Amino acid sequence: MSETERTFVMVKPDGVQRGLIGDIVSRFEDRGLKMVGGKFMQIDQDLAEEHYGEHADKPFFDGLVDFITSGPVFAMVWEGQDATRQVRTMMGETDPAESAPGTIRGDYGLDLGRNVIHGSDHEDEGANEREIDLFFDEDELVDWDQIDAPWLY
Ligand code: RTP
Ligand code: MG
Repeated sequence: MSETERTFVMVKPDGVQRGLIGDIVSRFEDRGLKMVGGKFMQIDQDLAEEHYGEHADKPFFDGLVDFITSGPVFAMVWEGQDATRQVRTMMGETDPAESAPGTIRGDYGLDLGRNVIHGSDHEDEGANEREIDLFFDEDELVDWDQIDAPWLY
């Protein structure tokens, strides 16, 4: 059985503008993942350049930074077994046109730029921890367990 881990996820500016935060959060809750951090925020230039640093020499880098700083995002940390990979599977492919219906990008993505959601890369070892540290202070993450209560059914 794979390990419980945390992963970084973000509803991008297009997803926020289109009112998709609730749907996206629901999908991860329904899947059985647990939210341990979340904040609605505006990314500044420095944070954007650091977050997407791996793409600094790509032709689309400036456009990507402009887009991710163009409006508020909803940054989250989700916990669960193999969470990084689970989230990436639920997201679909980078290009919405190649994403299967039922995935987040397959259902909502408009184009390669406006693809609604970011998730840590499961093929990049440690990317999840690095991105969590970049966006969240330790005290912004909450350790919690589902309780066993008579009103929970
Ligand atoms: P993300 O990091 O945003 O979750 O997306 P990803 O892992 O699926 O894709 P990645 O390769 O990390 O690329 C980051 C974002 O850059 C834009 N992109 N444009 N050829 C292009 O014009 C191109 N390639 C990538 C996409 O918006 C992608 O989400
Ligand atoms: Mg990526």
